[in-house]
Amino acid sequence: MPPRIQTLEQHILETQRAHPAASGEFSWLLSAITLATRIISAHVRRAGLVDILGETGKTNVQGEIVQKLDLIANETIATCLGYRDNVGIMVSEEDDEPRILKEPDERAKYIVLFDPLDGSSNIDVNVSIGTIFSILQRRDGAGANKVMDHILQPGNRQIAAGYVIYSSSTVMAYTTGQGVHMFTLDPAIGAFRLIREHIKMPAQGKTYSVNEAYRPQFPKGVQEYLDWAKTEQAGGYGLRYIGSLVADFHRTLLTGGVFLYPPTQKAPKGKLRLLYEANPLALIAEQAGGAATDGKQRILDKVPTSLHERTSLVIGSKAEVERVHSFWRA
Ligand code: P6P
Repeated sequence: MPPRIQTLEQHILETQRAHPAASGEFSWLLSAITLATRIISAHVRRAGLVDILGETGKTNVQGEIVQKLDLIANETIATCLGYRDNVGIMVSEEDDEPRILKEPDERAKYIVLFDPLDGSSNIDVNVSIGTIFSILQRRDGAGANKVMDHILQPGNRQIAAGYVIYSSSTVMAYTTGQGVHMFTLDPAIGAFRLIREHIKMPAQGKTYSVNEAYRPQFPKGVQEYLDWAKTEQAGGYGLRYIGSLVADFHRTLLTGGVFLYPPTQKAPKGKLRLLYEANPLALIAEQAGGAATDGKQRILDKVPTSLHERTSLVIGSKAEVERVHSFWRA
């Protein structure tokens, strides 16, 4: 009997069958994202062979230098989502303003927020990079500033979230609130195949992931946590830091530990973006039994006030996040 192949599309449909309230529309929407990430993966795999490496000479709303693959990824996702008539608004890290495909209504009810290619500064040195996405539904009774009312919803209102890591293989993890499921892109058939269901993050893990070059700028409690982690009493913590959020989170999801990006003088509110980085990864972390905060409050409870709002992030095994808090809040 050949091994059962369960593609992502099949998994979404089966998941939705278990939840009759879910409409087939959602799988239609998610298939646009999986198509886009398969195209991006193909480009990433060819980076260096064709002229897609390097910088465009432009900077984005974040003030970051835009890499050519950033633009390719951004336009690929926007194009694929544009063919879905149930998407009203798109928000991208690369776009100054939201893209209004259709005024959100009963049909165009989804808002899709994404970082098309996170970690893009690593592209030219062949380090893992990733796409992160978050899906909201339009907010009934949106106020005067309808577009922003639909967008600026707390992360606990997400109906789905996921990421794709372009690494030794291309792997997607997603959740619709019924657990975290993981798929590997099989190049032979061009489809994401189920590799793990209902992933649970290890309850603790002796790995911390932080850019320690900024240690002097961190809050005192965070510095004390980092000092403690190096003591014999702590029991042998290791430091792993790839500098690509999706890669550092993917490792944390699978092997436990904690990733932290505290406030620094350069980024007093933290560097990472709330809407399309911290929120989706926080939903995945919590669905896998982990935790995600900004050092003080749960990421998913934060009410956004602007499109490209930044936040501090402490995310990983619940016990490890709580341990960071015990020093930070002391
Ligand atoms: P730093 C990549 O530029 C990114 O946005 C995340 O992917 C990553 O976690 C972080 O910045 C790395 O920041 O300041 O350590 O280089």
